[in-house]
Amino acid sequence: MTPTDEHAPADPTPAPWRPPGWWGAAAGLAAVAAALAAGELATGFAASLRNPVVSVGDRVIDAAPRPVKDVAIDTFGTNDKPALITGTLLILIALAVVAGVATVRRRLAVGLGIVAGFGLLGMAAATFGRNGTGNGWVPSLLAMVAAGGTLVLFHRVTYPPVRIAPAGVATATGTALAGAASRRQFLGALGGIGVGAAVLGSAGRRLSQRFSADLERAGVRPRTPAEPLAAPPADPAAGIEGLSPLFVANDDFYRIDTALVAPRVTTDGWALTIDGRVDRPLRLTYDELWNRTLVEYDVTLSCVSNQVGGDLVGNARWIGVRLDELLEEAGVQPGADQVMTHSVDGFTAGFPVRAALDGRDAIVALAMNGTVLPVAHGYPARLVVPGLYGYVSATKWLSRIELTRFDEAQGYWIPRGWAVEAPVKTQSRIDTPRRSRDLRAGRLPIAGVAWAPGRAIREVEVQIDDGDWQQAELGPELADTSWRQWWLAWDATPGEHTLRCRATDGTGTTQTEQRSRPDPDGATGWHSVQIEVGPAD
Ligand SMILES: Nc1nc2c(c(=O)[nH]1)N[C@H]1C(S)=C(S)[C@@H](COP(=O)(O)O)O[C@H]1N2
Ligand SMILES: [Mo]
Repeated sequence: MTPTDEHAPADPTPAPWRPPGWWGAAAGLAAVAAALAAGELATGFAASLRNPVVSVGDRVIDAAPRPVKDVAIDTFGTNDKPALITGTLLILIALAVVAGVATVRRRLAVGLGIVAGFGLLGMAAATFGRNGTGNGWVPSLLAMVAAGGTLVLFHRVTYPPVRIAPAGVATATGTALAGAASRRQFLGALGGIGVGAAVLGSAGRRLSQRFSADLERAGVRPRTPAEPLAAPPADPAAGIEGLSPLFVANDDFYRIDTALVAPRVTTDGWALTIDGRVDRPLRLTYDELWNRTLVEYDVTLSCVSNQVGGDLVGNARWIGVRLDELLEEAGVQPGADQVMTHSVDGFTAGFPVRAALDGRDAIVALAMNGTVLPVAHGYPARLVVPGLYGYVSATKWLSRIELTRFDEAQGYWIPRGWAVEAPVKTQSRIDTPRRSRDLRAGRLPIAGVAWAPGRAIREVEVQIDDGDWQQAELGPELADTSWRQWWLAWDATPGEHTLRCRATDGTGTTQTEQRSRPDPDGATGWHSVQIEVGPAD
């Protein structure tokens, strides 16, 4: 120290404050966390949206030359996908650390440039890749904004606006104070981003879970049975307004679930087990089911709760695997008298072994009306047993077929007051005319459907007011397990009318007039409708 030093003026520009070395890496990792969380959150809003990392990874798979793919598959085996995702993540993290370090060293533009580059890559991959969709860029854009915002935040925290000392000059003391304050703020920002990312990311994950089964299902190509059914005949419903179609569209098909929200089952890890009182328990994966001998049947499904004239009944064309074939392979033991079926959601339904083995077309169904079984109707697999009400047989989201005895196990609805055995009763319904329509005197066909699954419909009769029973014309017979449309030409006169219908099944039995409630084993009685016909216009 020399005397001159003592009197030298204070350096007007103090040494610039430098953030600790780890701040850059921390800022970069926080940016990755924010980006992943934002991307994951976005996937929760539409089934078609995917995490940007997955989109980029997929695009890399597509772009990789054959030899590279072979090496990857050789090295990682069937785990090449997780390996690829991990690789993409590692590159992402490395780049993010570079971006973070640049940001805390006053090179925010470099940091943002890296973020923008990766974001645009993700947007392109998710929009134009193999699984690209029109809105695929959304998660990447959100991720980019979140990562960019995080870097801007850390830049501000590291270099807060210059503090002005009370005297009006920036001093070394002032800058040091700013450094101390920003250290607290830096840690605060780090914690905030971390917690926010965890919360939003897991929210997105939970939201998107509801799509995973739909997404997977959309990728399944249904196989055609060896002997597919002939194309169905022209549908008479096309010419009769209000008449039910030959097949009820999947979206219109009635639904009965004990579950509040339909289970979303994905098939990895899923298998159908056949066990209990069998000699050779079976375990079949989804692919194994599709690769068995497939059959196709037209079967009407109905709910025991259906009121006379109600709409808890529908007809569909199902593809699946014959239940008797599966049971034969498993070897049902003589002691078993009940087939107890279990759903992944804990629902159970049991029916007699006899019904499974009497030659009827009971199947483990995989497809419905030409599409893979809809999630709402039991994807990946459900049972369809012609002639039995749904609550004892039609288990959706099927996971297990257990051979038991009636004296050792009961299905879900039995202790709740419903019958143990529940064959579907012969029923018929007037679809049109109904009171809800504005009816005018003149030609007014009376039409509806009738069903007696397994016994076929032989005849449907209609009574207008207190007149004679008249024979209705019958529509095409798809199968004896399928409902049948019917209609009768009528010249309606103005005034009040009562219309009734009754069906006779293939055994020659006409449905009883006796009205009974749905519980415990299905409603009976003739459907009747009262209508008011206005003057002709
Ligand atoms: N897992 C499960 N399967 C189920 C049910 C259920 O509540 N849970 N309901 C049953 C009943 S009562 C009927 S009538 C049919 C209805 O099938 P659908 O919803 O496909 O029309 O599914 C049966 N299978
Ligand atoms: Mo049902």
